[in-house]
Amino acid sequence: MVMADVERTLSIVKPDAVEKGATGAILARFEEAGLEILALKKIRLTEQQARGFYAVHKERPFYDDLVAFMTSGPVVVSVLEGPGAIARNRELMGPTNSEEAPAGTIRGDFGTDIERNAAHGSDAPETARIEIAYFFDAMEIVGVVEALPA
Ligand code: FUP
Repeated sequence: MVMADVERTLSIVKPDAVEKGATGAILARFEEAGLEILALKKIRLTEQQARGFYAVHKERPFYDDLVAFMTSGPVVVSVLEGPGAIARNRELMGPTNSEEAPAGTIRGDFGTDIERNAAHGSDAPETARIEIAYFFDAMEIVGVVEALPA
């Protein structure tokens, strides 16, 4: 069997899930699935930070509502690492729309609808790299500095 490459991905526990006290339950699912938490912080996004993060959606009709939601309360951002971490995290989250997400998925269990959907996870290696760097300096991520040549 070919093992999946070890990857890093960015996770956000969104304001709805933080507000309902589900942060710990969501982080436990990552660890139970074999994803290691390399970095973790709770922050309140500014409007500019939320607009920048979702800039790819800036022409979409839901953009302003999404920015308002993402700045409505604190979020918990983390860097997760493990084999196939990007796809694994997206499996754990379930489909974007919480109304269509099965029970047992993060969005199914803790989200409400397509906007209030409890969690974000990077969708590809290049977006993961950009999103991790959006929130974390290299020195805040376990393993980055250790991997540098002596
Ligand atoms: P995902 O990769 O599953 O996070 O989904 P998308 O990149 O398609 O969408 C990013 C975020 O935009 C979603 F998490 C929620 C929000 N969104 C809406 O609010 N309304 C929509 O119709 C589609 C997406």
